[in-house]
Amino acid sequence: MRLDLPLPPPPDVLRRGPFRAGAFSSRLHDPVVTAMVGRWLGIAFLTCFVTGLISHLLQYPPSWLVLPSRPVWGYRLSQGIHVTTGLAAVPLLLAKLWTVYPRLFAWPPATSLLCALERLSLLVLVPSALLEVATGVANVAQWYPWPFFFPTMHLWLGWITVGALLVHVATKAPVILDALRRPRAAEPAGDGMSRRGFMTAVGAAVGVVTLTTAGHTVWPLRHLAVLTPRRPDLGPQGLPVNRTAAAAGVERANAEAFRLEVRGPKPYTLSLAELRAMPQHESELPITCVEGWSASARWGGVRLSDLLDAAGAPPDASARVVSLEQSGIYNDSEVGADHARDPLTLLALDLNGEPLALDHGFPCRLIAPNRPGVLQTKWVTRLEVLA
Ligand SMILES: Nc1nc2c(c(=O)[nH]1)N[C@H]1C(S)=C(S)[C@@H](COP(=O)(O)O)O[C@H]1N2
Ligand SMILES: [Mo]
Repeated sequence: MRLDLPLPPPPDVLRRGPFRAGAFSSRLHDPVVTAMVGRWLGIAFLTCFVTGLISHLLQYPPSWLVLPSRPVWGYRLSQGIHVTTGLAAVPLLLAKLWTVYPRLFAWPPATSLLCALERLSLLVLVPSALLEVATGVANVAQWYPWPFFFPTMHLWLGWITVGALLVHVATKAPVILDALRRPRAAEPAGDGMSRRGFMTAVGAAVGVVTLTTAGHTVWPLRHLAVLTPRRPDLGPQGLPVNRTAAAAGVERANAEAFRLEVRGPKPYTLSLAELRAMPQHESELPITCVEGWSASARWGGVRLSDLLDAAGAPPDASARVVSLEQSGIYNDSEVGADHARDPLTLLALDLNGEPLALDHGFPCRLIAPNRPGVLQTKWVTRLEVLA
């Protein structure tokens, strides 16, 4: 079957309403404008996709992957880029769809089978791109109005969107290349906003979104972060809280009765006083929440490496920390050997010079470099050496 076989034209009586010739008069519904916005949207989507994959790999590391604990700010940078480009994609996506929506009413709807297939592929691309961006925005707002596990859904939508995007760009390549090569002077005559005016408006929208959201992770912009639910400087001890002790069902542990249980070749338990009597170290490390905010803080406590040595752990052993929190998906986490042996990785007792607030994980919590916030387990009560 030939895909470029022409299809018979539909009867002309159906050509009404938006299907009429000249139903859309703006000169901005033009392939050149679409290609100009599309280029920026493509860059935003691909950057967002790659940093999204990094985030996924760090949160759910496959067994074959050795995750490095450095650079300290690695995950902070990649997740900051992920959320920032994702939010910048909102105005770009809306602008892009606006420039092309009259194509929905093109007449005849399809001239060949190939053309029909290309148009059908948009039934995947447009909804998945909109959903991907919308679920990301909802996640930043910690709003989960769907029955799926967010990371899994967001990842699969990402693959579907990028797959459909590649098909779209491939089928549209001749139009895109032609539009981008056409001299800028060839702007169609007509009333209304010019191409330059439209691109400036889109750029301004991207700028406003970025400036009012990036502050949740870019410290100097924190006062401008009016469109995000979190500011990195607000919270107990100058640090935001992602899940409070009350929400996690954790009560303030009795400091006298608290014990850290260490399981390994040489198991032992430590009271809080004994933990404090061990060599104390300081680390300046960020918490980077997958939901977009990140903030650096000064942590004090015991090196995980020291605790593992005392338990007779081999140097290449990984470990698990288990929280006092009874349920929830973040009540334990695995620490790979690289992170476990990093001298900056602490079982922290102090935050910014004070004993940890309950909401930050009192009596002790894990803090490690280059690691997603979801794995910085709070209210730790057990450390296990893994074989
Ligand atoms: N036990 C436990 N630890 C946890 C969580 C949790 O829900 N339960 N949330 C994690 C998440 S998602 C983040 S971003 C960090 C935030 O730490 P903070 O609340 O001290 O800023 O804690 C992590 N540690
Ligand atoms: Mo988080």
